[in-house]
Amino acid sequence: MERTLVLVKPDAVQRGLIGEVLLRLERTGLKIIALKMLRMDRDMAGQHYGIHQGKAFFEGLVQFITSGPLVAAVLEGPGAVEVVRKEMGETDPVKALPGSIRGDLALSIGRNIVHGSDSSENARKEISLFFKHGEILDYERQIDGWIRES
Ligand code: D4T
Repeated sequence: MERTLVLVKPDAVQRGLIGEVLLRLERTGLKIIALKMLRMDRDMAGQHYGIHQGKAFFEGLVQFITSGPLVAAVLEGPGAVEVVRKEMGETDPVKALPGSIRGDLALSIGRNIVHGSDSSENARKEISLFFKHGEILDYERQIDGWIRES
């Protein structure tokens, strides 16, 4: 089953939106199989956002993501990567559609509330940066048969 990494970013934590963001993602039917609060250091931020190194917004992005605690989660389910990306909306909240997390809750690309992996392959790398093997829980929910066919 597909997995994706979600970060409820420091702006959402400060604004009291942890529950709101997780609620919107969890109610899709995706299953939370790992969850923790942590503060990223510069080294970890550099690894997570390594692809953006050298870009104009990189330094600001690192400053922001390390500025306070965030919540990291692994969500699992059919199409988990795409479902979370759709729920998050466009990277720039001004362009994100109403009904999406960023469209409803944010205004600025540098304070856009939430991160979700952009591919299954990147999800695997990102999950291993945030979670040890034993922190990811494999469990069944009684309700799963009402959410997916198999
Ligand atoms: P994340 O990685 O946070 O889920 O965002 P996206 O996957 O939607 O978008 P991204 O990788 O292109 O950008 C990563 C992160 O950098 C911030 N950012 C981005 C920024 O502050 N200024 C910018 O011009 C861009 C393109 C927002 C998200």
